[in-house]
Amino acid sequence: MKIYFSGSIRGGRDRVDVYRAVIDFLKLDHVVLTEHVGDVDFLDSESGMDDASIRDRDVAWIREADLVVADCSIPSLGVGYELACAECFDKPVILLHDPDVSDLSAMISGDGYFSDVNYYHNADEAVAILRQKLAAL
Ligand code: 6IA
Repeated sequence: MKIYFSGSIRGGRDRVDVYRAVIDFLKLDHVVLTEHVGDVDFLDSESGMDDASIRDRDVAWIREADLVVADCSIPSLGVGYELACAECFDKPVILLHDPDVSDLSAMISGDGYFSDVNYYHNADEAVAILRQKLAAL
């Protein structure tokens, strides 16, 4: 599958280690379109793209994806926008959320499309959840 992994960038990078672990796991059997989200040096690197190009490319990748996996622990406008796109495009979505980091927005928990919310507390738990979910697909 082509998987779009969504996680906070300008919203804050405190969970990048979890993103990295999840992406490394997903890459074992799938193509991850957004590997850069788990790059610890990403904010310091020069992406060379303007914001409009980033937005257009990311929306095109969501259209192309077979599955969207999003970590909503750190509130991020970009992650919320991408989830709305995933719903518009009818893409299956698996959500990861650490309740110790934030309360999930009612715009996500109150949207029946996002019924698959999985609570975790560390990278190992997040990976174990995804291993089980993907095996059941
Ligand atoms: O609002 P946020 O920045 O936290 O939004 C994060 C989400 O939007 C991620 O899931 C990404 O897929 C997408 N996104 C936001 N910014 C970028 C980006 N470069 N490149 C690719 N995807 C992005 C931003 C420039 C960077 C050097 C700081």
